[in-house]
Amino acid sequence: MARILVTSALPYINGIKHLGNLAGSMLPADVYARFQRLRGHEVLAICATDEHGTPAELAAAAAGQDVAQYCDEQHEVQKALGERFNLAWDHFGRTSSDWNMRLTQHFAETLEANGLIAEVVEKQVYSIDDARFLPDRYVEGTCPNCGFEKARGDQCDNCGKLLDPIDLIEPYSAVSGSKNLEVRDTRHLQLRQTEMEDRIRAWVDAAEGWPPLAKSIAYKWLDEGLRDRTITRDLKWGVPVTKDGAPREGFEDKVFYVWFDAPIGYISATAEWADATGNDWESWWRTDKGADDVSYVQFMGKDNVAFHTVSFPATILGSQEPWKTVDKLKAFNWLNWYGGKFSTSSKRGVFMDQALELLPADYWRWYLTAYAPEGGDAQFTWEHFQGVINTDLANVLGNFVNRILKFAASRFDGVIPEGGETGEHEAWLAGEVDQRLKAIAAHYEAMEFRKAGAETRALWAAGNEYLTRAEPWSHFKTDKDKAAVGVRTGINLAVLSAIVAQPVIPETAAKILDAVGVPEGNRTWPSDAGAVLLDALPRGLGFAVPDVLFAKIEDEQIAEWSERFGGAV
Ligand code: B3M
Ligand code: ZN
Repeated sequence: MARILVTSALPYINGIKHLGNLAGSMLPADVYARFQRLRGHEVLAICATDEHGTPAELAAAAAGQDVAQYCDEQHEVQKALGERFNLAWDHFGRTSSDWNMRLTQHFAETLEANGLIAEVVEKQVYSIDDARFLPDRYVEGTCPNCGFEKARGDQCDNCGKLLDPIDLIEPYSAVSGSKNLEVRDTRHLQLRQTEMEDRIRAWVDAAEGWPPLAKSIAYKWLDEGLRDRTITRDLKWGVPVTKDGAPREGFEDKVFYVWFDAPIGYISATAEWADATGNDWESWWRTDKGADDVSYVQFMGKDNVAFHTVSFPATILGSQEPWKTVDKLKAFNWLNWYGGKFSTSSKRGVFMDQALELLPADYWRWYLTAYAPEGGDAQFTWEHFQGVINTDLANVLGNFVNRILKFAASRFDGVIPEGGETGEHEAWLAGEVDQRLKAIAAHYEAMEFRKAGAETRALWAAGNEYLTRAEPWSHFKTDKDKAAVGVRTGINLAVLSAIVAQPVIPETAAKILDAVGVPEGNRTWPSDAGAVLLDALPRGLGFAVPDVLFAKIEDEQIAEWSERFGGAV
């Protein structure tokens, strides 16, 4: 039994996440964690809300709330939605926790003691009317390059040119619109990543469990040359800056940059979990306390990779303390919405709460896992979604399970029948199942979710194919034993299909397994597929027929949803 730590990128606190966010980190992390639990491993699945930074402050202001109260509420909203999507976290923490404050300050002080932090003076735009410094992207004005009037201080959205806020013509504050701005000196802490370039490169070179997308992004950053990175900001909301455990002089109105404290949140959320459950967190995170036998797997969208392969490792390696670092890192491309992007700010696409108003979690979980944005960006369209659900779930899995259980219920009195000898159809099926099961497990191990999905679907399809070959209905009148073999094998196969479907569609799988009366302890990944197939269920066992497992999505629904959420760009 292995110990596996699974984390997913921490969702920002500002607003409910869309399906693209779900598909690129939280959902695959959950599918993987569930798979490894089924295999009998000890899994710890950790997530949290990422609560600091300007976006949190601004979202709270827009909601007319105090930022701490806004975060309290939004954390509960995101937690409840995650649970309704059956994201089986061991802990869903918060980066605004005491633990995260203490650990963030600990890392910064340790880095400083190791000579890796410098105090620097920078120039930044200050808004006199807002009485605050403005982050680059909250200064807007006219682009010096193309004349676009709403260019942001970091980049012009019209011509794409990277900008410095002081380049803007007629700059104004995006917070209040005020033009009463000036450039002031401000003191900050800088993490000297340039000093650590070789160490980080060696660590990336040694990483074995990263798919190509993750490695290539890490090398792109390293090859461009690391830059020293400012890790504090002029903001009120965040982790306060300390020195020797006390507020740091000159930094009273500053906090750590959100990307400095957020990944530390993985560790602090584990500590929160340990406090809440009486467990030990250090055995998961400190290699001197037993974490050297932990396999640590991270899930994230591709825009987060550099932070996890370069910036966060700089914090960890720079501390020179025995922290666990990531072993396997899975990165996803974008799930797009009709060729454009899902967007939280412009409310484009379907969001987690809305998705659950339309259909149960399993429909989304299947679609977003089996057609994950893996190899390249993927596209959500209502028509594609409808086709997938109606084919994979309704026609292939739902139809197979209902067909066999209904027939068995009416012809064999709702019990697993005795009698009969297995023959060529069962031999064919056993070979098929054995091969598929091995393939599914191998794809999950490699975190290849589309391939795992395709093999899972093929296993379900083999169920229908088997029934077509064995034809228990046509043998029923002439050779009841032959029909009994077909029914028994078919029901065992339905059970097997449900067992391997548990990581992706846990609710439906449970419905099937409950109906057939499979005890909890017998729902783990089978080591001998053939044995399960032919004789897992005791003969004479009574079973029930579950309600329709999946309703087909009708054209009228697609028309209605396209209207409501917008279809074509
Ligand atoms: N909140 C960005 C994102 O959700 C960020 C991830 C933090 S992981 C430590 O895309
Ligand atoms: Zn421009």
